[in-house]
Formats: sequence, C-alpha cells, structure tokens
Amino acid sequence: MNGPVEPFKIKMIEHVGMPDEKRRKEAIQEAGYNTFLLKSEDVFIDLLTDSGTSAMSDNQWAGLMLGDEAYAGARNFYHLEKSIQDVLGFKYVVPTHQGRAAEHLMYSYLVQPEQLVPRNMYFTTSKVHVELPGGKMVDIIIDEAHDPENEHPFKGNVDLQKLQAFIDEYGVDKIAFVNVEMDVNMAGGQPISMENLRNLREFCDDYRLRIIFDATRSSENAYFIREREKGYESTPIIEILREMMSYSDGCIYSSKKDCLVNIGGFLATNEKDIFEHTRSMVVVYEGLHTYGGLAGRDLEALSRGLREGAEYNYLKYRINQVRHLGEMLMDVGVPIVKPIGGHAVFLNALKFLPHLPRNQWPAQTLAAAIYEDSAVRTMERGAVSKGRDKETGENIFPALELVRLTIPRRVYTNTHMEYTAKSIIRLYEKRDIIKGLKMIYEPKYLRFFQARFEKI
Ligand code: PM9
Repeated sequence: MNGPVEPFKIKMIEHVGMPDEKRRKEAIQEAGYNTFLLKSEDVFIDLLTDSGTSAMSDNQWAGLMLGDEAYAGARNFYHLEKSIQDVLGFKYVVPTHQGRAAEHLMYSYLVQPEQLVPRNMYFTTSKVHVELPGGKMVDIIIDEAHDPENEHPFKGNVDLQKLQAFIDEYGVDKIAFVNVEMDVNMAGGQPISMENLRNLREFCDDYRLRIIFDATRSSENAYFIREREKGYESTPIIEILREMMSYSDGCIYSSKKDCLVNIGGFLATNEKDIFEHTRSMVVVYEGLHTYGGLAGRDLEALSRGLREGAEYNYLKYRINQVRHLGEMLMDVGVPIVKPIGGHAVFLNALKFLPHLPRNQWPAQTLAAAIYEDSAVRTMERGAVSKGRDKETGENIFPALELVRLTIPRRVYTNTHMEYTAKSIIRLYEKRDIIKGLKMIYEPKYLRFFQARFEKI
C-alpha cells in the first residue's frame, strides 16, 4: 500500500545521519535507556513527539520576518487574537510560551485543595497542574478507551455515568470543573464525538459545572468528526471546530502540535473572570499579556499556523500518513492500538513483549530496543509516564502500556514511514530476545522525562 500524496513540496532540507550499531548501543546506555535523554544527533528518524517538531510553511516563515518585537501591543498578538476568534470562536486570548504554562494559569485558578477534576483520561502535564494546587484528576473516559483492541470510532468519549457517579459520591461542589481532551493522547490519539460533547454540555449545565477543553489536538479531532460522524461529511473543519468549542467554557492549547509551530501555547475563553484572572497571572509567570513568553515573530507563525492546521487537505494527508504507518504494522500482526489515532501509532508493549512483567517496564524496554535496533526514537506511554499514586506512593500500572511512534507534521516522507515499519517488523520477529529494564533513578515530577534505567 502506498502512503498519501503530500500536498506540498520540499524547499529546504536538514541532513540526518545513521549511527552505526556500536554507537547506538553506547548512546542508549549513556541515556539510561530513556529515549528523552538521547542526543538528537544520535537519532535517524525522530518519532519521540509531534510537539514543536513540525515543518513550518513558507507563509509561516514569511510571517517570522514581520515579527513586531515591541514589548507591549505587538501587532502579531492582534493577528493571533483574530485567528483564535475566527477558527475557535473564543473572544478572550492569553498567550503563553507553551501548553503547560496555560494549564498552570487556568488550573491554579479553577482548582481548590481537595477538589476533583474529572477528565477523559489523564495527560502527564495536565495531571501535575491539577495536583499542584491540591486537586486530583479522575478518569471518566469510556471503558473502550482502555482496551487497545476495541475499534470504537470515538474512544475519546466521556462516560456520563462515570461523571454522575463522582457527583453522587462526592457532591457537585467537590468537582472543580470537567476537563475534556480532544484526540486523546494517552488513549492513542482517539477522538471525541460532537454528540458526546453536546450531551456533556447539557449534563454540566444541569449542575452548573464548567467544562474546560484541552484543545491541543482539536483540528485533528475535527477531521475525525468529519470522517466518522453522521451529518458532518462535508462541513468545513473551521465550522466543526467552532461548534466543538461552543460546548466549552474555555480551553488551554499547546500550539506546538496542531498549529504547526515549534513553540507556543495559549488559553482562550468567553468567561470574563477566567480571562481577568489569568491575564493578571500571566505577567507574573510568562510576560506581558500581549506576548506571554513568546517573541512577536512566534506569535505571527502561530497565528498563521492555526489557520493552516485547520485546512481539510492538509489534515487529510496528515491523518492518512499516520494511518499508512499503522496499517503497514497491523497488516503483519504487530500489535497496535486500534483504531489508528490522529498523531501517532501506538504499539501495545504488553502484547509485543508478553514475556516481561510490568515491573520490568515493557514499554520503556521496547522504546529503547527500537532505538538500539534502527536509530528510530519513540516514546514510552505507560507505567513510567503514569507515575505513582499520590496517596500510597505505589507505582500505578495502567491498562495501556504503550510505545508511541509520533509523527511530526510535514517532516517525514512516506519512505521514512516505510523504513520505520520495516525496522519494527524486523524487531517483532526477534522479540523473544529482548530483556527488561530496572529503574535506577527517579525524579520527583514527570519522571518519564529524566528517569534512568539499567538492563536486567
Ligand atoms: N504533549 C507530547 O509529546 C509534549 C510533552 S509530554 C511528553 O505529547 C496535551 C494533550 C499534550 C501536551 C504535550 C500538553 C502540554 C498538554 N496537553 O508540551 O507544554 O499532549 O506545550 O503542552 C507532549 P506543552
């Protein structure tokens, strides 16, 4: 099967090298078997993340030259504000240097100690920013999302009964707000449906509960709605996005993903109190409210990238390139999360390495083995990422123990996807010889970034 035709041509290239087998072995050992600690120059194909790794267009690069680097009131801020109003429909905008800074400003305002934040599966940085002000994130995603084999078309959906159960048990005042992620990252890049969003809004209105979106991959989610949900087959992506956002009270956004830029984030809302509070806090942590830690040129690239990333032809190519990689693996029986997600293909490490117990970190082991075998860098998304229980201090072993092959946007060709698939298939054929890992260093926060391991 061939990959989708790219709707662009390449104007500039960056050389990449292939480290030999000896260097690969040394490099991953030096990195403590953690792919985050590899040097980029030791990597051939970098599928660590889709965050900040996009190739910008000539239109975005031209925008960089129009950066207005005034401390206050740069024209690029107003361009960004207008793009967000046009594409997402929010009135108020606070720029930040990346997504977690927006999470910090938003969640530290909305979460009181001991409160719960129900969410359709945790994300690492989101969970930390709920826990720092004393809250706790609880899971309300549908059960199907925890099963890698289940082919539900909207595995990102919220289970309203689970939300109701938290309200019944703890009382509505204990719920800080409901947090909804688009194209749920930790579930495998799985979308939420418009119908589910609409029902959730109705449900939350009855309880006067706020809904805050993590809209980081909302354009990719909108593409899936158009592809899979009745009534949206020919609706323009921007119309879908605006309807999605209309069911929320605001969003945080890491623009390093769907907005096709290398840095940036923002929060947006129609709620005056959220805006006034976060606008006053952004100057404490990020910078003035018209730049939020970004240069004027970054604001311009982001303003243009938000519009480009919501174009149907681009999204069609994007989603189908990810699907191409996933199908090459699936066709020969390599275990992956189904349906194939929006931004990445996720390997099911528990099925890939069934001989390894959970405390030997199968996904971490597999990510390290893939690098050692082929210089392809991937990321663990399992128990190392999940961390420890806040109360008991014990490791949590989530149902999903995955390795993410995350595809940067507009960066790699279909031939790169084919090289990756062939390497992983080759490794799958000799999977029995892969040995597990032992964790020898664990930092306090977000341990997956810096933890170190040793081969057993
Ligand atoms: N996501 C990713 O690789 C980068 C850091 S974690 C390895 O998937 C969501 C859904 C994200 C996300 C980052 C953030 C934080 C918030 N929500 O990285 O701070 O996927 O811009 O965004 C990463 P920033």
